[in-house]
Amino acid sequence: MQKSNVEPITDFIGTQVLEPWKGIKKVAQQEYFTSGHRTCQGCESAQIMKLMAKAAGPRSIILGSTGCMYVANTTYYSTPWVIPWMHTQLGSSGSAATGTAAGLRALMRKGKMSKEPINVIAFCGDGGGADMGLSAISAALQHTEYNLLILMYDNESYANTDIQVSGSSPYGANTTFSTPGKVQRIMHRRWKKNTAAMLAAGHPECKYVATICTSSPIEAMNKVRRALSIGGPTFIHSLDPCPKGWDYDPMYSHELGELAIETGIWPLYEVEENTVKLYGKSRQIAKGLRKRKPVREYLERQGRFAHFIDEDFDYFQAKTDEMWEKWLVPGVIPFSNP
Ligand SMILES: Cc1ncc(C[n+]2csc(CCOP(=O)(O)OP(=O)(O)O)c2C)c(N)n1
Ligand code: SF4
Ligand SMILES: [Mg+2]
Repeated sequence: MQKSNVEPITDFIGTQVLEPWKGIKKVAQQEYFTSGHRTCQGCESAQIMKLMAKAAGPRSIILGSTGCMYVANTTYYSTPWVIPWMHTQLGSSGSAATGTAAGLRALMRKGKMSKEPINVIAFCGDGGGADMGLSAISAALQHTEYNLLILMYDNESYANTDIQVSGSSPYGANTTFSTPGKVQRIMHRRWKKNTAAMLAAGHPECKYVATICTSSPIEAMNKVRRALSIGGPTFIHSLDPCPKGWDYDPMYSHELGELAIETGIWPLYEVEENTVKLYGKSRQIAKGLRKRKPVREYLERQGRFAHFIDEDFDYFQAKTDEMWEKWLVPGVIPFSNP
């Protein structure tokens, strides 16, 4: 990447060097998000909190915007957080992360706390991140002088207020704001926002953007570790099956995450220093080494698509095919290159 000719900031503290964990046996045993939360059984957003905290380790501060991962994790007198955690307003994960990173640096500069790299992570839901908080996240990603990670956990609805449609909800999903009726079967007609790629393409100085899913937990943790190590503001987008909002038996959470990847609906990739790398099954799909499963296999497993008829499945399949067959960077960047 081209070096900026702006004078470097002299009180730069640096980052922790968090090497990737090569295999399950190398993963740290210590947990920093433990019992004491009240999320639904099978909640993959809670799972991603656990993986994120484990990957970041003890010298970390977590900020969380309003949503399930705030409300269900802060029941009076009990919390699963073992490391410092603070609530921030819905839509404020970007500004909370920047403010915390700037505050830590000021305290260290003034000698009010010892100098050491402390991980700053702000999480937000899809409502608080892809919709309401997008401008604050964009601003945070431009402040390259601060080290921070924004992790967006995407359960594809405003889940905490009873499953309202968000810009990240998939086409046609039945939510409390898009209930199918007799006159109109498909109430939600917008295609899901391509948030991670939008942020990567729109912030070329941001060193690291990635997508993850709890169905690939070691990869997810290593991407968190990479984001925190590389420094500067970084962004990770996690797809989290949500038994309540997606309407399925909680025992299938892991399987649904796998199906999202195997059908090509959820590509796993990272953009490091503007270079795209697809991971695992997504990489095999892009290289033509793996056939995508029909999207129907994923959609039919969820009650939120129970009203779909053949033409709805066909439309969803055609849009997913486009991602892999027509996009400039398959599964990632939706421009054509005539
Ligand atoms: C400014 C503001 N508007 C509305 C709300 C009400 N509210 C609380 S949580 C929530 C849903 C947030 O959705 P998301 O960010 O996707 O997180 P999830 O609940 O799905 O975990 C809403 C709308 C609020 N707290 N603040
Ligand atoms: S509604 Fe969904 S995201 Fe919220 S706690 Fe339940 S499973 Fe988790
Ligand atoms: Mg949500």
